[in-house]
Amino acid sequence: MPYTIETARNIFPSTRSADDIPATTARFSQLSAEDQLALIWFAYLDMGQGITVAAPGAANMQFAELTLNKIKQMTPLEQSQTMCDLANRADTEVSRTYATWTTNIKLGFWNTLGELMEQGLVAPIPEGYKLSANANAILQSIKSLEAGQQISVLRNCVVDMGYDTSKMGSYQTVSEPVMAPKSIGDRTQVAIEGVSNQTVLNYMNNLNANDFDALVELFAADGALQPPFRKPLVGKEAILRFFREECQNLKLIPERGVAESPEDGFTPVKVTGKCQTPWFGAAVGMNIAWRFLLNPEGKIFFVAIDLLASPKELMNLVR
Ligand code: 45D
Repeated sequence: MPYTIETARNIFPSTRSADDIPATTARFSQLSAEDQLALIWFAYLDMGQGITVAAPGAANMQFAELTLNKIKQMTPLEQSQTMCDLANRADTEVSRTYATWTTNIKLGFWNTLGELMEQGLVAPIPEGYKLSANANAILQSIKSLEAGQQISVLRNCVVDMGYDTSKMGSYQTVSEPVMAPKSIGDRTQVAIEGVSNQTVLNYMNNLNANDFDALVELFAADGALQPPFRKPLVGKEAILRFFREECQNLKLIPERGVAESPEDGFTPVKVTGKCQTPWFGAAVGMNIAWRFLLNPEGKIFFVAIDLLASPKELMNLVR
């Protein structure tokens, strides 16, 4: 076979992704828990001025409710400690529960805590809290990012909190129920300048319709999907699970692309465009590239989703 997953990862190597995001996340993780919480608080407040933050209803809050109620009943000191424990990845009951949640539930949990902090029902970041010089530098770099990159950094910070699941033995992931796919009449069809490949169009349309069963059938049995800044998920089972847990109600808005001539039957296709999350809707469009490699049967052998370094990259369709 001409390609392996490893070599497929290198198609369209001139694609520039937003490396500032993993770099900023790594710097953030070195800070003290207090600094981490305060920094996110300031970043979140700053962001709220430009964009509508966190659409209500983006997460199904019933799964975090028990934990939130527990926190509401704590003393302010215990509340602050609980939040520090989450940032420190300490071994506590709340940190263990948190670790079992999917990203969307984690985001919903913090979003609610943020509201409770604003309302004075949960201990706020102390007035006049002074960030360390390091934390302040990181906050400034986050502020200088474009909105789509800012929310990606925040998302990473939230994902990394809680106890380490690799130390937890067996546990059950807590995820929101999967909604029924959109009915045929409610579906939209994308158009991509320069790309008419039906597999690629179906990928976009099925993801926009939350039709994950149809979506996963577009993949080869040994196919892989590589989310931004992550390793590839290999095989239909892992990919379907990811779609169900992490991809409800995304909006993909591909704009343009290029299909190269097949090599040994494998066709590389690159598409660029926007992606919106249910949390911020149209207020934040992330600049995305999809790098597909289709096998001789027209199935997806590999697709990488990259968060692009800058809007300029939307026009970069060269090899
Ligand atoms: O610690 O084609 C406080 C795939 C202070 C699928 C706070 C995709 C204390 C295939 C403020 C309270 C998924 C790969 C914290 C495409 C504190 C595919 C709270 C791509 C934490 C295109 C902070 C999809 C809060 C993409 C509430 C790229 C922060 C999706 C909230 C990207 C942050 C989605 C939120 C992103 C961030 C969503 C809601 C980046 C949401 C980010």
